[in-house]
Amino acid sequence: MPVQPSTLPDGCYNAALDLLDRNLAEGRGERIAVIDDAGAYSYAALTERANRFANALEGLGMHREQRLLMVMQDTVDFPTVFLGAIKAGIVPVPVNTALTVRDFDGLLGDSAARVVVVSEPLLATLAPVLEKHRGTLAHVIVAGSDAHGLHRLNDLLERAAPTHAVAPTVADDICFWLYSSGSTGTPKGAVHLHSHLMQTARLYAQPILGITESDVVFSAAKLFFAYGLGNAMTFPFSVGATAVLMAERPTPAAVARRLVERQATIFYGVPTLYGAMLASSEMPPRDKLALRIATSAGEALPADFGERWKRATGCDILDGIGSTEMLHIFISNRPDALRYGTSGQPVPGYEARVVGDNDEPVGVDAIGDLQVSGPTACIMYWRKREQSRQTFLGPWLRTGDKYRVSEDGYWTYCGRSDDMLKVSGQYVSPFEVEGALLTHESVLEAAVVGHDGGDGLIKPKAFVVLKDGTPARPDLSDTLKAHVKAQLAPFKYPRWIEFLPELPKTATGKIQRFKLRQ
Ligand code: 3UK
Repeated sequence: MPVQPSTLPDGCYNAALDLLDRNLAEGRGERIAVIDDAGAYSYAALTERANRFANALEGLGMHREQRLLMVMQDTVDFPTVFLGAIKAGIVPVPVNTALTVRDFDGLLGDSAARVVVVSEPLLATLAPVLEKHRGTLAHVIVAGSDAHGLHRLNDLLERAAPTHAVAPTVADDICFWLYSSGSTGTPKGAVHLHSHLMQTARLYAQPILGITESDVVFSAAKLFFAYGLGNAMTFPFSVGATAVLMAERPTPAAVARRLVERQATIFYGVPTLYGAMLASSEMPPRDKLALRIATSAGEALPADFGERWKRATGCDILDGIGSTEMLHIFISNRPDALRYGTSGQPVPGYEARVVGDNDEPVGVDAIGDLQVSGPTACIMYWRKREQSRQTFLGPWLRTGDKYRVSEDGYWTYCGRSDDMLKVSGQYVSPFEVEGALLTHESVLEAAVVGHDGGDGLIKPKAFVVLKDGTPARPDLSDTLKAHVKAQLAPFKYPRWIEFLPELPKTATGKIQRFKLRQ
């Protein structure tokens, strides 16, 4: 018997029912929800897998509101675990799979997760710190063929019952968290509610992308990012469309293959990838593609990339700004209102304003701080009261971005107001990179700034003062890059290193980063 859609009493709301069971109730159970590297899964099959996972978690003694850390690649197991946990009222916390063991240690501590689900290839990175957290961490589940003596996800699913009585959550219950990096290097857990997922689909994906059940979507941004989670799970599942998932790194070749083989109709990328694809020989010819729309977010899309992509594929790239705190895009270009080099206009349902130091709106064309208001804003940073107070101001949220609005209503990104860099769409704290450089025996001082390598995209650049007596070795620059890569997630390393006799400083000894940026 095919799995029946679960229901909840009036007044209750569970996001997973809206994304899974509703497709069954509306007759889309046999449509394909996910195609991953191993196979295809219908909405009925995925719903049953999520039900089984919810039952398995309850069988392991998990209770509502406990956290489940997800260190997972993009396969069908990701929505199975994420939505299965949500069905049980358990709070999934997906994290960046490129992080280091030190980062995972911090996240296990901050979240006090009771269960971790980890993809087998990532287990080795996580393993050294699991024991340390056994006061809070009760179970480790491995998604893959060999569980190395821990729980194996597929065994748990097999043994669990296929139907599940959904937790009677309400729209305002805590649903999931996503971590966002801060300039201090300690990530902040953005706490999101059950209502937020579908709201991003209703406000952005359905009206702006015009997503329907016949779309096949592919996101180069992974599901653990808020951008990827919306792109490849919430948006397609909100209408019964198909998501193509890929575990490997999004190289131009791997991306081009998915777009062509799966005949994707919506593609979601980040500027660095668009640049790499346009420069590569892997760019598929126009007649091999089925794309009708593409999106870009994470950092500003250089106008030139959009124009060249349009010439090459016939399809526009809609640049839009979103954030982990707002869950998805809140200012965006639209197919019928597009201006390359801008982020477009506020998405209806959101309000945005550009303010001066007094929190009063500035006029047309003046640069100020971007604030946004809307129904998908996270409720707080987990156990970070002071940072929450600084960021969430009643209905408004400080984004940390500088913006300017033109006379005719287009919004243009003008940089960050804090020190954070956006590198390939991901946050990098210059202080964290400086700290890593300073642990090298030859480094006396270091300052890291964002540098445009000529394509309009920012990457970290380091200025380093060496200790007296350091031998002038030609390979020192490569050694320092490797030294940073060994300590931090690889995307954070400085792409350029310049050696200086001293750093420019103010009279009080503060590094003058603006001088280094010039
Ligand atoms: C920057 C942009 C210029 C901006 C995200 C889409 O990037 C996302 O979330 P994060 O929390 O970073 C948020 C910050 O990234 N940014 C994002 N998009 C743009 N700057 N133009 C853009 N189009 O500084 C913003 O404050 O990592 C993107 C959907 C969901 C997301 N979480």
